Amino acid sequence: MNCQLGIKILLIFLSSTTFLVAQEMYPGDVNNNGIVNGVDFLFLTNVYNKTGPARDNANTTYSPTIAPTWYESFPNGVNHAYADCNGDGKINNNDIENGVIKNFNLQHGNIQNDNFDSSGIEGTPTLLIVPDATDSSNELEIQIFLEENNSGYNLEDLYGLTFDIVFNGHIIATDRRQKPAINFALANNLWFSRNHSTKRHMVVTNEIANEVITTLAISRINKKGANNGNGEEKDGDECGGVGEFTIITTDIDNFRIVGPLFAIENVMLVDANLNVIPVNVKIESD
Ligand SMILES: [Ca+2]
Ligand SMILES: [Ca+2]
Repeated sequence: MNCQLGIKILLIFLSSTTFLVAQEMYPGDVNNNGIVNGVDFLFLTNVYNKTGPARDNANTTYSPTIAPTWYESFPNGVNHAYADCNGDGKINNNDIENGVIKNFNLQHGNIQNDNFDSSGIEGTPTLLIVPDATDSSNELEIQIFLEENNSGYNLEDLYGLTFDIVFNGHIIATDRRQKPAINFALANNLWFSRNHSTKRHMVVTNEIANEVITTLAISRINKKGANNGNGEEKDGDECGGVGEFTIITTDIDNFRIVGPLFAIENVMLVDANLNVIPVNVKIESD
């Protein structure tokens, strides 16, 4: 082989390698389906603490960004580099705050549907929603639980959860700009470990037309279920806490509300391998 040909072959190899190791991403759209939402949080927390090559000139502006390919990919084939929203080579809380939360709801290209699944019936895990507006006419409490229901799913093996509460916008107090009208507290009896270092959660609220939409996403980050020795078994307890929303409302009793106060939408429950587990959503009425 003459020297010039050898250099040409090397150049072709290098350029094709460069082509293969770069990919276009939008910071925050971790599953690369065209929209930033709670599912991106579930993908991100699935690979929390992983590291890989950082991006050049990294930032979290929602625009096409070239990222180097990381060693591994998610089950849907999207590379783990997409979870490094701020491009610093580490997947952690900065990516949740400055990628998913900052760019929430932003879109690009044609949106591919997320596999939301609330088609569960009796015999699948239940997402139990318990509203209580009786204590005060200016406050609505909504407690959230997960139940096993003899479904064969150990609550400890349920890894992450996201759903939207779509409020009738008329019930949210109008002084919310002074003080947040929608507050959330994690349950003390979480369905998995109580150790803060093994979980993350995110609450994002947006106003769209006459609706106020709050997305809750909560996940473990340790990739372990009860059988891996890092969970806390809850003997005989089939009900696991998620948390409680407290909403400062208009005077519900004296305000003519047409239709329900809220609806639950875009529900996704996943295991540690991002398999979607069908959920049965139950709203307990007073
Ligand atoms: Ca997405
Ligand atoms: Ca990062």
